[in-house]
Amino acid sequence: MAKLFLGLDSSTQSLSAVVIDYERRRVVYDKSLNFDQALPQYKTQNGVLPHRDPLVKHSPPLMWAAALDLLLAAMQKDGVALGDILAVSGSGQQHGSVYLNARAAEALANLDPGMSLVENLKGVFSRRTSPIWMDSSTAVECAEIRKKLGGIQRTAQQTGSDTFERFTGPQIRKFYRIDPEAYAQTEHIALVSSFMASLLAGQIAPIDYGDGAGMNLMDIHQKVWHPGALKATAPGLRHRLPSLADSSKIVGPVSNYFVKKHGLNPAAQALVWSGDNPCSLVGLGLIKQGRVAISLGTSDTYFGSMRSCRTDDFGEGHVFGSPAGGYMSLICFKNGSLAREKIRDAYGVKSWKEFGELMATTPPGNDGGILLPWFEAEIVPRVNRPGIHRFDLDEQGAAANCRAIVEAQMLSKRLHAQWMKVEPDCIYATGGASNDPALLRVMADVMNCRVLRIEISKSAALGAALLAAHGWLVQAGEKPGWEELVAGFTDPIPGSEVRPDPKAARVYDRLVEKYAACEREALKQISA
Ligand code: XUL
Repeated sequence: MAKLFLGLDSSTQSLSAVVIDYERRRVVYDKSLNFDQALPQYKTQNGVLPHRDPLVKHSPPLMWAAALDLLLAAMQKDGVALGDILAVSGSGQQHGSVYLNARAAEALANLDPGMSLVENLKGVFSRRTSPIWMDSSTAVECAEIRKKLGGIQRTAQQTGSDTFERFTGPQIRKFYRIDPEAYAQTEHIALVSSFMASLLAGQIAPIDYGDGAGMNLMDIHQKVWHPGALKATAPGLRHRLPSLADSSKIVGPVSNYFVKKHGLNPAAQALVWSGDNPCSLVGLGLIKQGRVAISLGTSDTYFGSMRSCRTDDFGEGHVFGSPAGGYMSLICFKNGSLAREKIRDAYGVKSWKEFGELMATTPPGNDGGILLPWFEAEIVPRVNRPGIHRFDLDEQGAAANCRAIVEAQMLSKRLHAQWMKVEPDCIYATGGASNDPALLRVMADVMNCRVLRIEISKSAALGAALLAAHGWLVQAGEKPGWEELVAGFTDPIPGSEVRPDPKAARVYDRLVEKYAACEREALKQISA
């Protein structure tokens, strides 16, 4: 019988499924369900509830549960052999939190297949909506927690990151502050990942070390809840949090609800879920230190494996637990694709092809012209007041401005990844914009490193399916190595390698210093 494993990815805008046939090294099924389109009754825009305060970004947790029912029903309809799936794991958008009351555990243990998940979950939430990673309304709470933990460097050293607005701890503190009664009614606080795992397992599921590190609540070295961080966040927090666990841990067999309703095998195992970035690390095969990924999406991320835990003293980057053991580092830049689009549109450039052609008419290094594209408040470097800054760059020139934004984004990645002290030996480019040769050329030259394209559209769901396989194999007494586990699933596109041009790389070696000086100058202007 084929060894089938299911990986789910509950992301900001959609729920996706990937089924792998482990022995044949193939993805045999994948599907996505867009929340806005499939579940319009929840009235989300791109998966998020509209709010008058642009800093507040919440989503309805019931929508995520409804999506699980819908997706599994669609899989049945598509003829997926759900009864042959041996284990299920998943990935969740990081940092988002779900608040459950005293009725939740019992409701989860007794999910009735005669009703929908949504009906089963009536009355189990102590907070109707969930703050998600896009929320930046907790600056006050971040400052308070950071102060109690001893400042930026100490906070990062203890929890893996400085306090960030989107991180769960500051979000919990805000909830406790604005609605102490509802906080008092809260018996369990889950992450998006552990909430979804709890549904599948029919019991409150643990949080894994990857997603747990995105909360400002976990001791990054010991991988246990950090007593000082809990105390600095909210009273009585410890008993509201589940246990922490390795991402290969089996929570238990899948709930009878999914057996009866969707035809899952009663012996199928439900695993602990992780965050989307830790899952993508596995789904892209970034198992060894030195292999990093740059994902060019709504926001750009730079991440890779880290052998031992090294935190960022400046508090810009994050360290999470890696599902493959050890650690991973991640930097999240908010001004990614949307910023590139803004420049493209501002200069009336019709396509990315034309954008690339314009870039090619200007020299690497742009004759020293620099543009800082902070259209939105930026995470790295931390910029609270959005704005565009130009240095030795004429606003009029379309070609120079197109080159400038791409160079700035890559120089920023090079500069702000220095704390990791990991020289990449190859970079995997992924995400929507990674099929643009002009961008990959600048990436290879600025990073002075070869770049390979990897076209896995659902790297988080694939990573989750591989984690399900890992957990199941370990339980079956096998000891699969990680390289062996991902082999055949995560190969770069043949012939996609872009090698750095030594002459251009020398230009960027000098320009990165100027770029850093321009950033310092712009930040000074902003805070003046
Ligand atoms: C990572 C982060 C985002 C979310 C989006 O820190 O905030 O990448 O995980 O899914």
